[in-house]
Amino acid sequence: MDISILGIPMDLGAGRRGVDMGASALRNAHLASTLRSLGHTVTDLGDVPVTVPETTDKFQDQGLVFLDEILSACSGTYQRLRDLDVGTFPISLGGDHSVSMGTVPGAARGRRTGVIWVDAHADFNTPSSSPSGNIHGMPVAHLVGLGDDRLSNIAGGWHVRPEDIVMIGLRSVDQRERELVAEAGIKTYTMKDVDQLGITRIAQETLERLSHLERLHISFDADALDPTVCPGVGTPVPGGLSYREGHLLMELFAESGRVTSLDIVEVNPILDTRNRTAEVMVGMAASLLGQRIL
Ligand code: 6HN
Ligand code: MN
Ligand code: MN
Ligand code: MN
Repeated sequence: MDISILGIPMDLGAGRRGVDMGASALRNAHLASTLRSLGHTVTDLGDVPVTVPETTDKFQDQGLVFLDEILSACSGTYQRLRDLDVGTFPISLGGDHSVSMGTVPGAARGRRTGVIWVDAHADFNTPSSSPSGNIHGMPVAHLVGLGDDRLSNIAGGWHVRPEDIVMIGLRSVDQRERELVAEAGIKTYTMKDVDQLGITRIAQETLERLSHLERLHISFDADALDPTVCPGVGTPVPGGLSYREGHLLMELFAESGRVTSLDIVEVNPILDTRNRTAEVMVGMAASLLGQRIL
C-alpha cells in the first residue's frame, strides 16, 4: 500500500498545551520505518503550517477558542489530503482532535466515507453546548454539518452522514452533548458496552453497520486507551481500552480490508513517560496496517 503521513502540529483546539508535539513524537517512535517493514511504501509529506499560539492574542469568537487559526490549519490539511491519489492511504498525525475537521473530508477525497471514532469523548459539542469552548470537543458535530458554519464548511458542502459514524470507547460525554449524539442517531459503544459485549462483537457490528460503505476512516484519539497504557494525553479519563483491546480492534478492522485512512491524535509528549504513548499508538497503526504475529 502507498501510505502518506501528514503532521498537523496544533494544540489550539485543546485546553492544555503540548499535543502540538504529538506528530513529532510519533515520527520519533518510528512510524514510517515500522510501516515500511510491513511492506508499505511510505511518504512523509511533512507538516501543515499552524499558527504558534504565542504569536497571537488568545482570540475568542462566539465561544470558539482560536477559531481563525484552527480554520486555517484545517483548511490547509483538507487541501493537502484531498489532492492525494484516491488509492493512497493517508495517516494524519495530530495535533488535537480538531484537526479531524480537515483530515476526514481530505482523506475522503469527495467519496462517501464511514467514520469510526475511537475516543473516550464523543467530540460532538456545538459552540452552544460546549462547556469549555475548546474546539477539539466539537469536530464530529461540525463534520455532520452542525454548529458554526465556518467550521462545518471547511470542505465546502461535504459532510459525514450521522448514520455513517460509529463511536467506540466513550466514557466522558457532556450533558447536552449526550442529547445531541442521541438526536443525531449516531451509533455509540461506551466502555460499558466494551465490557459487556467485548471488542470482537463491537468490531463485527461496526463493520456490519457500515457495510454499505467501501471507504472507512478511523479517527483514533490516544485517550480512548486507558491512561495506564497511554499516559501522554491531555484529557485522560480512567477506565479506557486495554492495550490488547486496542490492538484487537485494529486487527479486526485490518482483516476487513476496508479501512482507507487513519488519524492518530491527542498524543501529548509533555505529559508522557519516555514517549510511551507515541510508541503504543505506532503499534496500533501497525496492527491496522497488517502487522501479524503468525
Ligand atoms: N478530545 N467534552 C469536553 C469538551 O471540552 O468539550 C472534552 C473534549 C475532549 C476532546 O479529547 O479530543
Ligand atoms: Mn477526541
Ligand atoms: Mn478524547
Ligand atoms: Mn454546513
